[in-house]
Amino acid sequence: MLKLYGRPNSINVQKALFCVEDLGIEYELVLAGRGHGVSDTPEFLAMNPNGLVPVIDDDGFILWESNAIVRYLSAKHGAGTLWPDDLPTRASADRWMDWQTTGFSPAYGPAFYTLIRVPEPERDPAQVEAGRKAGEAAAKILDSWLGDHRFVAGDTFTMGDIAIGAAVHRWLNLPLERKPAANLERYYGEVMERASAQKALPLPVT
Ligand SMILES: N[C@@H](CCC(=O)N[C@@H](CS)C(=O)NCC(=O)O)C(=O)O
Repeated sequence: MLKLYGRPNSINVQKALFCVEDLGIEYELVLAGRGHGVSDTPEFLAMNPNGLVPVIDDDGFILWESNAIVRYLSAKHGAGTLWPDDLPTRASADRWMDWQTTGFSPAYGPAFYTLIRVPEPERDPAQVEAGRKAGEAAAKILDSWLGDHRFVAGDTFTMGDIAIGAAVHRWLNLPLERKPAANLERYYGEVMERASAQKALPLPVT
């Protein structure tokens, strides 16, 4: 059975969880990472020398990097659904996955980290504001795209929505004032209708 190592409040682990739940794959979650330990053991470091989660063990095939995991599982189990058959559609899903990890999440990252992980008396409001501002700019790009696209790669839910859905979940649930973004809200509502999203993307964000 597929083993997934990670902690469920990590966005990168949430992407892998969202993916396995959506694909209906049988899996075992092995709690690992901050608060759970495991990721600093020699056995874990032999799987992922970065000491980071998520990691999967698929019958002896070890893979780390959340988006690589989502792509691998989608290609293996989700041909025609999470893994679109049409090459441009697949490339578009891929593009949004990369944007999530290099653009959107790092943009609001300082606000997320400060508001969720730093004790209130130690919070630097400048970090919150920097994350809010950059997050708004990135969210505006996505909101505009979603005005013309039901899901990020087109009419159907794909692996692109696994990564973007997890990131939107965080952004829209940060205790922050955000500008209204009707397309993003509509999209988030559709993503969260999925049982897999409800399981992988809990509230509050922690
Ligand atoms: N690029 C990697 C980043 C992995 C990463 O930074 N994981 C964080 C959790 S989001 C981690 O393992 N932090 C240390 C820990 O939880 O012990 C990926 O997408 O999988």
